Amino acid sequence: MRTLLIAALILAAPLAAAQAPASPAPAAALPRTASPPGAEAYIISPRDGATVTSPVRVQFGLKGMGVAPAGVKFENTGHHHLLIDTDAPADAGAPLPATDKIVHFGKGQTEASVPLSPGKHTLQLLLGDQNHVPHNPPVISSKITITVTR
Ligand SMILES: [Cu+2]
Repeated sequence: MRTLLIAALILAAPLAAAQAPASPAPAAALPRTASPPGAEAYIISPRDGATVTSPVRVQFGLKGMGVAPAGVKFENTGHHHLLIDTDAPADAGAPLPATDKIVHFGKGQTEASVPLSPGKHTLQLLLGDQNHVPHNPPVISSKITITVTR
């Protein structure tokens, strides 16, 4: 275990040197995981402005990173969270809460069937690390608006 930790530290060192202050975070705080340059989350479908029926099949796109289940620490990975009719929480350094508007896909899912009431809804993807904390900088999609007819 100790060897693994040291190896992880060595691997993380160039990133940490580039973006983080030299002093380590306090032990009690959850450290934020760096995202690689160019990482991008996006909603493959539905398209922005689409008219759809419920349940809505939402496909999650991710570029420049991989998907890993929650609880698994692996460089440049995370799991998807679907923000439904809400913005990302202001405190980007805290684990995302699990609510009916912030849905975790901690098994590493890359699509979901989402029941939505008729009317307009917004959807947005936000990647979280193994502790459900958004990366630094956050890997977040643009927000789309869809209309559910029934
Ligand atoms: Cu999560």
